[in-house]
Amino acid sequence: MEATTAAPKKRILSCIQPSGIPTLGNYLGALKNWKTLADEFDGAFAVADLHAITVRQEPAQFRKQINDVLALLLAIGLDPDQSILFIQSQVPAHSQLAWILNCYTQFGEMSRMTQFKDKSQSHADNVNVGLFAYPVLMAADILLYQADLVPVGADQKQHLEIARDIAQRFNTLYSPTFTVPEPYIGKQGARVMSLQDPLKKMSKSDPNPKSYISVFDAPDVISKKIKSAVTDSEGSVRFADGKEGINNLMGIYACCTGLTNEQIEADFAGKGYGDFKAAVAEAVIEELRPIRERYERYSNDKAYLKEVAAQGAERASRVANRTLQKVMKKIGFVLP
Ligand code: AQP
Repeated sequence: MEATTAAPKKRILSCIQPSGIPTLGNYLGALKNWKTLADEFDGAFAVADLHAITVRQEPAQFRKQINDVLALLLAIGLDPDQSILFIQSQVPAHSQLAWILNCYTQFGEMSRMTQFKDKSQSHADNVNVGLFAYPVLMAADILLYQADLVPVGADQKQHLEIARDIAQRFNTLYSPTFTVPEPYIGKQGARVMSLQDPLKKMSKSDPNPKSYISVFDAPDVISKKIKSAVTDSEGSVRFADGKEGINNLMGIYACCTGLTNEQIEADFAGKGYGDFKAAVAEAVIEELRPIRERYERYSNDKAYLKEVAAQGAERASRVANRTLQKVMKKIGFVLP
């Protein structure tokens, strides 16, 4: 009988910035699916700290946030022996390849990035070159690992497109070097909006803490924030245009309970927003409870976190350096 070998799993890469405490939006929109991705694919998951300094960070707080996000990756069930879990800045190849790719990216194409336009408005006092070049660093993150797939939300689609363009350009100029990544459209994560301005997405760096629920918020804090969420004056729980606050709460509730909008509307027919908000708060508290409990265990074990980061950096560097060497050789650098 002929021996059959299983096809190697596709590689998937996903990153989260330690630019604050991750929110319910980060969790429902991305992190909640990462464990499933890790089981299905050859996963690499990074704490993208180099990306986070495009916005000014307070050093002690930043250090804590990096460790907290690593602890969170463990708390959501990622296994450092199964997937590569690493801190981006501990793998120097990211910065090195990003510089190289800067020289293969046109100013014009970067000027079209809508996230740069948005972020330069919200951080008008610090429109730095890093903020502009952010998508090139993201391209380096992806291409170093020869990732086949990258899970992307709507706001990151343009950036993945740039990574694909850069990869194709380099492959054509020299010879096939990079895997051209495809977007991973998996189980649709929810897009969670700000509780105070439901036209804006919920963001961990929002200056108003009432606008977001952090994954580590205590139950009473979660209840208070949901109670003060902006809604409308109609008073009926139904999904409709012009009811963005209620639509957002319905989306959150649906994600936590698995109910459809129709079921939610039926369950809350004739009831007011007070009852609905209490139910949403309860569902969110129960959704986040196990994550928070496991996070507390990991975040207190600094020695273990250090060990996980070191092991991850070593495994990540092995893959990343192989790609970087290949790139440098093709360009004509003299290698040591
Ligand atoms: N509100 C959201 N709803 C659904 N998904 C979201 N994501 C972020 N916000 C929401 C997804 O979370 C993953 C990690 O995001 P990130 O930290 O790398 O960057 P971000 O998208 O810029 O997240 P934030 O919270 O808005 O950070 P800041 O405030 O620093 O800019 C991504 O998959 C993202 O789509």
